[in-house]
Amino acid sequence: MTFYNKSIAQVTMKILKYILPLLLTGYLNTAKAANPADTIIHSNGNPIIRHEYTADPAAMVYKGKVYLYTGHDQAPANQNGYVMHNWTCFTSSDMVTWTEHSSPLNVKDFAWAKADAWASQVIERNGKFYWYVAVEHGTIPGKAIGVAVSDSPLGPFKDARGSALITNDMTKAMKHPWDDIDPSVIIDKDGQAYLFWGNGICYYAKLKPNMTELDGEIKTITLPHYTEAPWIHQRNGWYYLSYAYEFPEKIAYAMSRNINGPWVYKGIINELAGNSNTNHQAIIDFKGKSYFIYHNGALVPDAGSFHRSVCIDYLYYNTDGSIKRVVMTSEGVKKVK
Ligand code: FUB
Repeated sequence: MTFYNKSIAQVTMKILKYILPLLLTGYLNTAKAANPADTIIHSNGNPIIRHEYTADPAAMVYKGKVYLYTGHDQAPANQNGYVMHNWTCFTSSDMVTWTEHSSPLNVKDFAWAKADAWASQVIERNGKFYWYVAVEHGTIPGKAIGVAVSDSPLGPFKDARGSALITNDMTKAMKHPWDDIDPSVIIDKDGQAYLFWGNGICYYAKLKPNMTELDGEIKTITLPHYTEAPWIHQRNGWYYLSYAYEFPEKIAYAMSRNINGPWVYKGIINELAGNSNTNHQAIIDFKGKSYFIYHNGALVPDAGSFHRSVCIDYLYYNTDGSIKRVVMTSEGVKKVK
C-alpha cells in the first residue's frame, strides 16, 4: 500500500470509529422542536445526549422544569486535551425528553477571558439568572471565575461584571494556576449566597446580594482526597458538599448542619465513571425523586476523558440523611409522570 493510500485508509478508519457512531446515535434520538433553534432529544438511557459531547453538568429546577447546563467537549477525535468553547442548555419536564436550546453562552462573551469553557453553574435570584463559569483569563495567568446574568434561564446571558469575579492571584493555597475552577453556588435559607470552587483545595466565600461581588474573605475547607468539582446542596436541614475524590475521580461527600462547617466526611457516592478520568456531579431533587447527574466517556468506543457525555441516575438518601452509593446504569432514569 502506498503512503497516500495508507493515509486515506487511516482517515476512513477514524471516521468509522469516532464520527459515524456519534452521527448515527445523535440522529436517532433527536428531532426538530417548535422553535427552529431548539432540538428535541428523546434520551434512551445513558448517556442522555448522543449527537454531541457534553460535560460538567450543573442542573437547576425552576418552575416545574429541570435546566441542565453543560460544557461541550469539542476536541478532534484523536486529541487528548480539553477543547471547550461554549456551554449549552437543555430543559426537561420529565427527565427523559430534553430540549436543547441554542448555545446560550460562549467564552467570547467574557472579553477578559481567552479560552476554556470549563465547569459552570446557574442559579436564580429575584428573577435574574446568574451563570458562574470557569475560564482561562486573558491577562492574569491561570484560570478564573466569571459570572454572566440574564432575565431568562435560557438567556441571552451577558457578562455581569466586565471582569473576573475570582482570579488566580486572589487565591494562594495552591501553587498551580488552575486552582480557581468549578464554581458551585447556593443561596442559604437566610438569603446569604455562597460560592464554592477549587482544584486541589476547596475554596468558599460569601457573595453580596447582587451575586456579582464577594462579601468578605476567601476561606478553605479540608476534605479527604479532594480534587475538584465541589457541588453544594441543602436538604432537610443538612448541607451536603460533594466533590471529585482522587484522580481518576470518584465522587465523595461530606455533611454539615452549618454551611460554615464543621464538615464530616461521609464516604464515596459514585465510583469511577466509565472511560473518563473525571466524573463531575450535580445533585437535584425533582418531582419527588433525587437525581445524580454526571459525565462519563462512554458514548462511542474510545470516547474517553476528553469526549465526555452527561448521564443521569437515581440518588437515594438513608433515613439519617446520608447518601447511598449511586448505581450507574445504561438504562438511566424513567420518565417522570
Ligand atoms: O471540563 C474541564 C474540567 O474537567 C472541569 O473543570 C473539571 O471538573 C473536570 O470535569
